[in-house]
Amino acid sequence: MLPAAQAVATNSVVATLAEVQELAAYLTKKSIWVIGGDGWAYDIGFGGLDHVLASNIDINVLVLDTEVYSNTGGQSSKATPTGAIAKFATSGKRMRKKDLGRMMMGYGYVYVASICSGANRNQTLKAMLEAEQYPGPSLVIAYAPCIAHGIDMARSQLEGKRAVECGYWPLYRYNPTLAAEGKNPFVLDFSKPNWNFREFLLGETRFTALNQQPESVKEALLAQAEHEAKQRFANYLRWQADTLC
Ligand SMILES: Cc1ncc(C[n+]2csc(CCOP(=O)(O)OP(=O)(O)O)c2C)c(N)n1
Repeated sequence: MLPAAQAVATNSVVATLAEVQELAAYLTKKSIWVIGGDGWAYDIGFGGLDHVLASNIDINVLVLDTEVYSNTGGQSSKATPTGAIAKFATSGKRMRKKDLGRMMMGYGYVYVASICSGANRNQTLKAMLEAEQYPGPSLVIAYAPCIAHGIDMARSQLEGKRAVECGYWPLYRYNPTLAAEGKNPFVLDFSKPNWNFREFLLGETRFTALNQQPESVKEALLAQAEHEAKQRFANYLRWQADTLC
C-alpha cells in the first residue's frame, strides 16, 4: 500500500510518507480477540458468532466453556453435556452437548482448536499462536472448570487434566493452512483416553446430583454420556487418519 501511495504522492505528502516508511517497523499487526462464555457462543450469541466466523476477516474468538451460564446462576446451555444437572435441566440434561468445533470445522476455512490448559499447556500455547497467525477467522474453545461443576476450585487445573485423560474433553487443532499445503488439517492432541469416565463424572456434584434420580435414569444418562464421548473419539481418530479432510 505504501509504495503505491508514494508513487502518486506530491508536495508535503512525499515527506510524510517517507516518515511513515522510516517508522514502518513500529506498525505491528493488529491482533483482535473476542472472548466469551459458552452461553454466549453456543446459544444467545451464536447467530453473531457464526456470522463473524463465516466471514473472511482476521479475527480470533476464545470461548471459555464452563458448560453452563455461570454468571446468571448456572442455567443449562447447549454446551451442557448429557447427564449434567443445571437450572432448566434439574434432572440431568437429556440431549448431548452441541459440537461447536465440529460445526465450525465444516466451513473449511475457520481455524478451530479445543484446548485445556490444565491438561496440556504446550498445546494451549500452540493453539493460541496458530489462531493468531492464521490470516482468517479462528475459534479456540477452552475447557473452563467452574464453581457450578461442584469441584474444589483450587484444583481446577487438575480437574481439566482429568477431563482430558478420561476422554471427557478433547484436545485438537484444525488448521486450514495445512489443507492448503495438501496435508490433513486435523490434528488430535491427546492419546488414547483411559476411559475412567464415570469416575470423573462422579467426582463432580453436577453429575452426582443424578443420585436424586431413579437408578435407571441415572444409569441411562451416565451410559449415554460415555457412549457419546466414545463415539466422538472414534470420529476424531477417523479424521486424523483421513488424508482428504
Ligand atoms: C442477549 C442476552 N441475553 C441474556 C443476557 C444476560 N446474561 C448476562 S451474563 C449471562 C450468562 C452468560 O453465560 P456464558 O456465556 O456461559 O458466560 P459465563 O457466565 O459462563 O462466563 C446472561 C444470560 C445477555 N447479557 N444478553
